[in-house]
Amino acid sequence: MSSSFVVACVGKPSAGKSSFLNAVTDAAAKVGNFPFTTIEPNQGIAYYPLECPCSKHGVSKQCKPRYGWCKNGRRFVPIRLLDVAGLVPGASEGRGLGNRFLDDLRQADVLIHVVDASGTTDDNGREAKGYDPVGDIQWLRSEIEAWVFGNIERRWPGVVRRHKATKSLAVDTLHAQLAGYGTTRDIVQRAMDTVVRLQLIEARDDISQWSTEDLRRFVGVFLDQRFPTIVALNKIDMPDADKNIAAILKRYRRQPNVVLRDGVSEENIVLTSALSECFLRRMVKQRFIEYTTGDDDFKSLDDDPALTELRELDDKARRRLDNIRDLVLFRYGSTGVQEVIVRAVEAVGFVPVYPVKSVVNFGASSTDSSSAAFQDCVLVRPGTTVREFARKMHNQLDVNFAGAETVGNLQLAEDDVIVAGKNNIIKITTTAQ
Ligand SMILES: Nc1nc2c(ncn2[C@@H]2O[C@H](COP(=O)(O)OP(=O)(O)O)[C@@H](O)[C@H]2O)c(=O)[nH]1
Ligand SMILES: [Mg+2]
Repeated sequence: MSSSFVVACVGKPSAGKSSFLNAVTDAAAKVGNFPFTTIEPNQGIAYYPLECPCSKHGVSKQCKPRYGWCKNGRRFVPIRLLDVAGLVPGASEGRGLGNRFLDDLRQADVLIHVVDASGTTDDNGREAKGYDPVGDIQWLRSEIEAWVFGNIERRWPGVVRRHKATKSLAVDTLHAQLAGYGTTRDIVQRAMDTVVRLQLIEARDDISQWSTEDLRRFVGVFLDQRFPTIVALNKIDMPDADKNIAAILKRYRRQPNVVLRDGVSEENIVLTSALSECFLRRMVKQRFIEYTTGDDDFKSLDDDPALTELRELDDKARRRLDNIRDLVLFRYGSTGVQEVIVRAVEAVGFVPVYPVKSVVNFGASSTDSSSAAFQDCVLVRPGTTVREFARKMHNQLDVNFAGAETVGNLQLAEDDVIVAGKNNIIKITTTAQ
């Protein structure tokens, strides 16, 4: 059983993807401290922080996550990150790593688009001056759109013919066409609902009447649902970044009742300095500073001579740390990298679910109350029901499903939707016990 949540980091060369991955993945984590069977070279594990139910239920001492960790009721749940390198303009026509890049995207639940906000790299990742990073956001979206739209447009006349012959529902026909992009029917349904709500297509769900432009519009709305995108506006420590940031935030200000521009909205833009975070982490590891990812400051011996476990800084490190403090932490409140992970999980609305053997001691055993509590936390898509969760956990739990209950021995119906804080601590009973 594992959380299959996948976040893909994309962006032009030199935007800072690898630095971002280094900044959020925990190299010091114990090998195997994640529920994924294989980790490819271009993957990393990041941790999504959430409030663990152990403190509310008074079992913090017994809380022993099998993967990730829990400290003072703050739990860190592993998620998988992909470094999708090699995207250059023209990828949808096969330039650069083209189709391989796009194939990687199929696995992703969310995209993190790392954008160089400093304007010092051009669209091919070469050094430049005064490059406008707004172009990067538009370009990435148009590559993905060209890829999906191109594929579906080619088949469209045949699709419409079959659709008419079989009298299928529009959503089912579209789902069949889009399933190859790792798409659930639910996502297609949401896209269709949006089309109808915002009156984007006159023929609505009568797809046999759709023009090419209608189809293109639908693909756009579909992509917004299928690939929620967090923009990490990176390199905020550099000189021209602030004016570029202001322009981008203005351009993507949220407008009610219109489709997203380039699939991006202001609330999904996070300012980051991946390089600063990498440096701060290194300083922590070498015991020069005290700092926790997400914090708005660090402490060195200079700040507090009582921190005798820390080592004395040299001038070079001191200058660099001063810079990070002035240009990043004081100005923007953090290096931003942790916030990107949080927004990525929240963009899909993932629900944490805690499968337990006992809803009294929350342990892995119903009889031994000294056993570890809340060992597992699985992130599931919004709308997941109790029975779907059982199936996701283990085939046998589904086959032998006899019932489920939550805290207070409340019985759950199998089609109850799982909601955080309400019924997401679940004991499943089977007939074969
Ligand atoms: N100033 C600054 N430089 C950065 C930042 N993030 C990455 N870089 C630098 O940008 C260059 C490209 O970074 P890299 O992570 O290799 O980019 P990738 O090609 O997208 O994987 C490297 O020289 C990094 O040190 C940042 O936040 N600030
Ligand atoms: Mg790289």
